[in-house]
Amino acid sequence: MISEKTFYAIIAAIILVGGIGVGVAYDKTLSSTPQQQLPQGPVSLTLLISPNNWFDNATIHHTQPAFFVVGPNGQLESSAVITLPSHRLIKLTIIDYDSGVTSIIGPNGTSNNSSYAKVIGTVGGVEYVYNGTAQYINSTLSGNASNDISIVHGSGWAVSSLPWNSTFGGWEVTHTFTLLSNGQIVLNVPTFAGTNPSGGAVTFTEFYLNNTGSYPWQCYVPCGHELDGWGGAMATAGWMEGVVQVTA
Ligand SMILES: [Cu+2]
Repeated sequence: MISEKTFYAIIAAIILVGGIGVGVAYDKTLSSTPQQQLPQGPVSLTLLISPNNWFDNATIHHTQPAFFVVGPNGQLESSAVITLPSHRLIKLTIIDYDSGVTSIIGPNGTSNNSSYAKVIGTVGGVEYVYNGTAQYINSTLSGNASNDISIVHGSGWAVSSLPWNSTFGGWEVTHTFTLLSNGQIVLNVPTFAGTNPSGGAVTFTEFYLNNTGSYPWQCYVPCGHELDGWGGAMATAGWMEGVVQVTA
């Protein structure tokens, strides 16, 4: 006959094993979410910067630059809220029709902070710039009028930062796509101003977002109107700032 002591010991063991069982099952549930996402491939995000959009409010009437999201059928969509998945390779292409160097870069209207001319948070710490200038002859698109232009990623101008141009007295950066987390830069992708008088450059880079949540994005070239360049577009969602929602 089982003694009372042994009986309670067996009960305790059952509860303990049961408890561990629940724990294991719970762990499996938790870990199955990223496992399910592993077979999923990279996602693409294409942004377009258009330099002269009519900005009209009570105090500012001006043409200003804006970021747009290029939708799946080529349509332009608002960049106010950009939704991206976590734990997936994100292939970002920025088509920038704007041009011109900037002597001011950084978090206020008088700063000259080289951090924002650097490529931060991308795969390999680089971006690839495609721009049809003689200065950067290797960073061109290939193609002609009778066949499709193909961009060979990796054969562009791979850079980890954009340079200061002493002739023009400014950083060769027209805008930045910068993602912040608790005020820290987690991603900084500067777009190339170059020396092409007609402007325009295509920037390609890859990155991962490892945390879910809502993160502000902002351009750090004061390209807006008033407030030392920090008014208008720079302070308006869907123009030079917005939010990136990172989903599970
Ligand atoms: Cu800007």
